Amino acid sequence: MKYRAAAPAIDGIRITMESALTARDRVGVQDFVLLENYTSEAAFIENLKKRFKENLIYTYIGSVLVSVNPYKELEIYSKQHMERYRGVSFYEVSPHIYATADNSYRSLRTERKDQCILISGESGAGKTEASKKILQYYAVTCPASDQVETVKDRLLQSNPVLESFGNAKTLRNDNSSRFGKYMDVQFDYKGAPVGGHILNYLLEKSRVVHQNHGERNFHIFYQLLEGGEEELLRRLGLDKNALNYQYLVKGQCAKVSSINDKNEWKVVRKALSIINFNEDDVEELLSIVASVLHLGNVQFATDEQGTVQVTTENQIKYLGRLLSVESTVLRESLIHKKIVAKGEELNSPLNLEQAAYARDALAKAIYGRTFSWLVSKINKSLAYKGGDVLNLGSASVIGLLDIYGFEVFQHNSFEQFCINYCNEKLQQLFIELTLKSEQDEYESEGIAWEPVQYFNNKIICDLVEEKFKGIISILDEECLRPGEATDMTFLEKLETTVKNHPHFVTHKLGDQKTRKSLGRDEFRLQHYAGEVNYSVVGFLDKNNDLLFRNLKEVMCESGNPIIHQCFDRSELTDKKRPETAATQFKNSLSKLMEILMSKEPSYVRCIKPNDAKQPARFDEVLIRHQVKYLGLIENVRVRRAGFAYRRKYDIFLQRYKPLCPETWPNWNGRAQDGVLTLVKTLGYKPEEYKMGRTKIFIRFPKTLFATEDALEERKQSIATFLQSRWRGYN
Ligand code: AOV
Ligand code: MG
Repeated sequence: MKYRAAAPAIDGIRITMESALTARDRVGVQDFVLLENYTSEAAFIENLKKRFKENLIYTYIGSVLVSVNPYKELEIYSKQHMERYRGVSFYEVSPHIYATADNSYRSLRTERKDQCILISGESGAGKTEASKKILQYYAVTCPASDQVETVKDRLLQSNPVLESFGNAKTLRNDNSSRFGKYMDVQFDYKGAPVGGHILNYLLEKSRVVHQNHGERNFHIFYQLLEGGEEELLRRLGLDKNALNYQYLVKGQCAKVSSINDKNEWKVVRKALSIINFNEDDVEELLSIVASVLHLGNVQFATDEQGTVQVTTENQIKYLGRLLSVESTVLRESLIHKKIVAKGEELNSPLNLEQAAYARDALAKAIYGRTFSWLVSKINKSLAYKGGDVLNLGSASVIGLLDIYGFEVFQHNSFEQFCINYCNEKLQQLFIELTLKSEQDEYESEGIAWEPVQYFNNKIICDLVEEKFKGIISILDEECLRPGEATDMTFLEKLETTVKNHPHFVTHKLGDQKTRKSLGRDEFRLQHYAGEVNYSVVGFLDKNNDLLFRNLKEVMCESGNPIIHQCFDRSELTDKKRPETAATQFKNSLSKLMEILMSKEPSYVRCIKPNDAKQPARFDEVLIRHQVKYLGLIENVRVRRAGFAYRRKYDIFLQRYKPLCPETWPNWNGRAQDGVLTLVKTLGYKPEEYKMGRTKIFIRFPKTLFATEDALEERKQSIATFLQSRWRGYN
């Protein structure tokens, strides 16, 4: 590790003071903390803009990285670039996602504390790209052995597979993540990546059966049709034309200029084999993908007796084959509902609408469960296979969080509600861990401090998740009243329960202006990132997430090994009511927050420069809005008023004690007194540091760098001394 005391370099170029000034005029400062007018939003935006124009998309706020999506390929991700960031301190080179990655890695190695990197920002801001860059950085720069090479490959190759099945084109982003992802990268004692584990969060299943105008289904469907070999498609009973599939035509945009499905298909096929899928696995997986398309084409009509029948026998035949189930049983299950009354089983016929509903529910269930299966299969291939070398549980993990970003559409439903709630939680964590904890620490350490005001979004999190009176609770309550409750009774209940909440309004509760902009079936949440109108239509169904029993039974009998694993017979006998979708999501998020809280966080705050997905467009209104809601100005203020570095007295003393004759080799008093003696010897000026109750606080990075330099020199002189002694013996 090397630290060097120097005037902060401006984007990698070490320059003299005069040219530094002109360069700064042109490219701005690389850390917002260095802005002269650091409380001004205009100065913040101006700095961001200057840098964006020069293709400098990264800027720091202390250790937080702000990143603006360039919407074009930049030549800053080569191996040479990666090398430049290895083991180098933040201030020496220009801001980069690699510096963030490297910093976490070094903390993991030197401080032995688990790390996590939290990437946030709205849909299309560049989160997924950032997480991939971090992973690539570790794959290239971390030490490796033969076995580790395969792990690195698998870590990287898990991405195209998960994106193929879990990402889709939306109006906001052509490669939008439709699931949340948290990935642990595990390192051994040598610092080599040796394994990984992925947790996935709530996939947007409804996309399987419906897409809004201008959007697509998940990438895999188009990739398979475009890229799949003729023989394969023949086996799956598919033809190449996406327009022939009901589940692919809803958004009316099967082809997208920015997406090359054919190439992606090759990438995915190769990735599948690297993550340990053999030919059978692939065939079984693709059979499921194909069966979803066939299901979408299953149609119904009423016969002369008024009974609903399946009219597309061909589809049923393929489904039987691909899912390895009895076609006749499947056909009957699609048009009947099994009711158990007084110990007797009755098969009651479905009407047209119910049959279509059952079909779509089956497609969603199959796809959603297969996605989870995919994640667990990937986890098996990523699992560390060594044994004693790695003591998992001790400090050895860097977690990467890449979720779906905040999103607002013309029409927002249950899915947006969940996605935006997830973003509220992440913002809350940011507040807890940076703004709040920083200030709390000054207080508990007795350091004089001018508090910084910020908006705490806890009030919105509570509105959604509070027991008994939160929106999810009320939704669950309605789901417990089948036959009586409807989406509209849910809305009414919301109106009576949370009517006075400052972040909640409906058509009925609003003033005239609100009523104009809000449908009768909508409620509006004032999120930290802006207001969103949610239509309640479909909320109950999606939250219940029911699959009729007879369809479950058919799937349990499937001869397709993946489906068989996805549908367990125990589900049929289990009397307990399964958790609703929203409650499951809420609980999984709460577990995620615990995981993240137990690690040392780093932040990447992504900003979307325009809504047109275009390079070189800096939409100031849009950006100002994001800077505001991300709390970036407050972040600068807290940081600026604060101290760059803090350490417990004993740790600080242990590291730097060679620099003072009185503390070297041992200090026999209180660590705090030792540190005081030490910094006096080092010549720290009073404004450079403060002594807290348990820690020393150092205001400027340069003070610390100078101390690090002195330590390095001292070590070298000791080494030289020892060498000369050693030579003397020979
Ligand atoms: P997201 O993950 O934040 O949105 P992505 O990471 O998918 O957004 O970025 C969207 C698109 O922006 C990518 O497909 C790239 O075309 C482009 N892009 C992003 N970052 C970079 C970069 N560093 N260099 C070049 N192009 C970039 V969402 O998943 O929708 O919330 O749910
Ligand atoms: Mg994404």
